[in-house]
Amino acid sequence: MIYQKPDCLFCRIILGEIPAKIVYRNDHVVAFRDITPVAPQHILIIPVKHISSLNDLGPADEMIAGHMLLAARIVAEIIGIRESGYRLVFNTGADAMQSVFHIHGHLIGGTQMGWPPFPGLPTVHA
Ligand code: DGP
Repeated sequence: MIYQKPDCLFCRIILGEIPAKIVYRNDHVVAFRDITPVAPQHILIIPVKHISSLNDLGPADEMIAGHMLLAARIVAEIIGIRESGYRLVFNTGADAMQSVFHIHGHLIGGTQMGWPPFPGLPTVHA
């Protein structure tokens, strides 16, 4: 079965066609350092199977979703931020400024982060 999309940047990293600083991989996921880090620690966690975004994650991908979460925990241990804390972010679509359409979790940490991300903006609840 073909899992990669030839013109996808992250599929090409999985295949080793584009170099990346890989910190962890198994049969289901690959984790590598983001090329433009926004925090002292910034790792991207992606599934080996090409899925464009969280919007495209289907019921059959339940195991993949679980593997991504487990990988986040393992990577946090590997890079030494398990105890200090970290954040896992899935930018999805235009408002979130998703720029690479192969689903990925940004694991960020290594510093104190603020919350909420946009303090002062009015919230909209139904
Ligand atoms: P997003 O905006 O959520 O789609 O995040 C895409 C991330 O991918 C962004 O933080 C930068 C990162 N990125 C883009 N191109 C490359 C690359 O060639 N190598 C690596 N390691 N990261 C990349």
